[in-house]
Amino acid sequence: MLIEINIDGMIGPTHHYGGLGVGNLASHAHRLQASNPRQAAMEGLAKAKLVSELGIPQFLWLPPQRPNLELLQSFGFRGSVHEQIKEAFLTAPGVLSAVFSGAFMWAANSATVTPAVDSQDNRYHFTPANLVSSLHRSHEASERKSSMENTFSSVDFHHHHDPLPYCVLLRDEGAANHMRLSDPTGELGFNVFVYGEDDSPQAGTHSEQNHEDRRTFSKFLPRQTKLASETIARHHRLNPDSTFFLKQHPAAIDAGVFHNDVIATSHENVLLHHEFAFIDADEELNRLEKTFESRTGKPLIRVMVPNSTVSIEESVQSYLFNSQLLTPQLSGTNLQWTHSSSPRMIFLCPTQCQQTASVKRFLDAFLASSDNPVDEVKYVSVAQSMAGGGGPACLRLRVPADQRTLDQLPPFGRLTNQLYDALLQVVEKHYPAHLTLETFCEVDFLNHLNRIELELERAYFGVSSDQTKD
Ligand code: SUG
Repeated sequence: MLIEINIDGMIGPTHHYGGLGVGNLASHAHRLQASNPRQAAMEGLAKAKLVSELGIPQFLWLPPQRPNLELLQSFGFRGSVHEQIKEAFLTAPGVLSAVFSGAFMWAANSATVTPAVDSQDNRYHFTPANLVSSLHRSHEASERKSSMENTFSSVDFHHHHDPLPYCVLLRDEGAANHMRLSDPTGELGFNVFVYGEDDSPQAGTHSEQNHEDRRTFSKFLPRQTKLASETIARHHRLNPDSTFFLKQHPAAIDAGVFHNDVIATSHENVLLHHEFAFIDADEELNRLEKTFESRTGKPLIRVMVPNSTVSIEESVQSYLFNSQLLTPQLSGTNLQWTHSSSPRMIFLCPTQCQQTASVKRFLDAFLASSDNPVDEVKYVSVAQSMAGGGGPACLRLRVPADQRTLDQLPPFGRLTNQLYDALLQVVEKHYPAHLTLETFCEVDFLNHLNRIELELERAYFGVSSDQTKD
């Protein structure tokens, strides 16, 4: 029996709006507006707590160090750190924003993860996303590789891959463009990769003419290439018969769907997607449905939301598809497997879904229909994250795990009431409540960030302040 454990990226004290998200309309709309890191982190913690209260193992990763001074220095600024920051502020504010980026909080972009049962070599595979589409995210790859190694190196039979080579041909954004469907026990996995671009002439698969015909993007650069997804599937030794590749609809990308998880979601035997999530996908979706049914003995529950019910624009505005489908587990010190033959799910949606009339109507009708797998819709406010283009599902990375794997994970980082209280205390006491790029230039700000980092580590690793009093 495998269930999806959740790892959220704890929201850091430099959360701000740089407007740097490629093709991300919320990020563009909030560019250079003041952010509230304190509220952001409180919302993130509350969301994670809600998931853990459903008995689902919920972990947190601490924020990586910001500013990334190595990155700042690589741009050739001179003088003291403070002078470099000021020069970047005046001459290259986008670089300054990248150096202080809090985008690591969107843990769905950390990696592609597949469990041992899916691989021909019976190993867990982890590939950190290279995130090469944007400077402010590309430095997360090595940081998240360390986070994953710290959390999973004690697990039997694992392989931590390097991020794919940092080049435009291999743009990879991790689990935001990967879905794992399974039977309700989680043992039979079906990996679905979603890519935005497959027309690279350097990939060597198409003639020049074909390349011209297939050039499908106009406004925004698609963030995932087919070659990247295929390469990950090869590295992970996934069985080709149960691995699927779907192309994102270019019109959706242009409407602000910069990741597949803004227009489709999955959990166990459920695939929920918008009518315009994919293009030229009928054959591959048929293969998925047939393979799923023949291997599990039960049909895949595929719910397609028509554009006439919820438009792409409303999907992007509400982040309906960035909600979390969750199967509650009985809580306790050990996992109690509560799956029955027809497990009931909770749909954790951002409050924007409640406020968007068409989406609310869809959700009410969905709940009322007899054949849906969802028992309850819960609404959660992650407003500060949403303003950067990240809903509830963006904030977490899912790792399918059995009891043995769970028992092998290190003790720190699992969200308990105690950890929640300790982290919340740091956030309430030390996180800024108002932040703009100017804040980064304040003389005392770096010291303040160092202090917060120390306090978070104390809370996370359970070191009491008495032991570490300075
Ligand atoms: O990569 N936003 C992120 C949002 C990522 C959402 N994740 C998933 N869909 N899984 C991005 O565009 C905003 C940063 C800024 O505004 O400067 C940002 O990076």
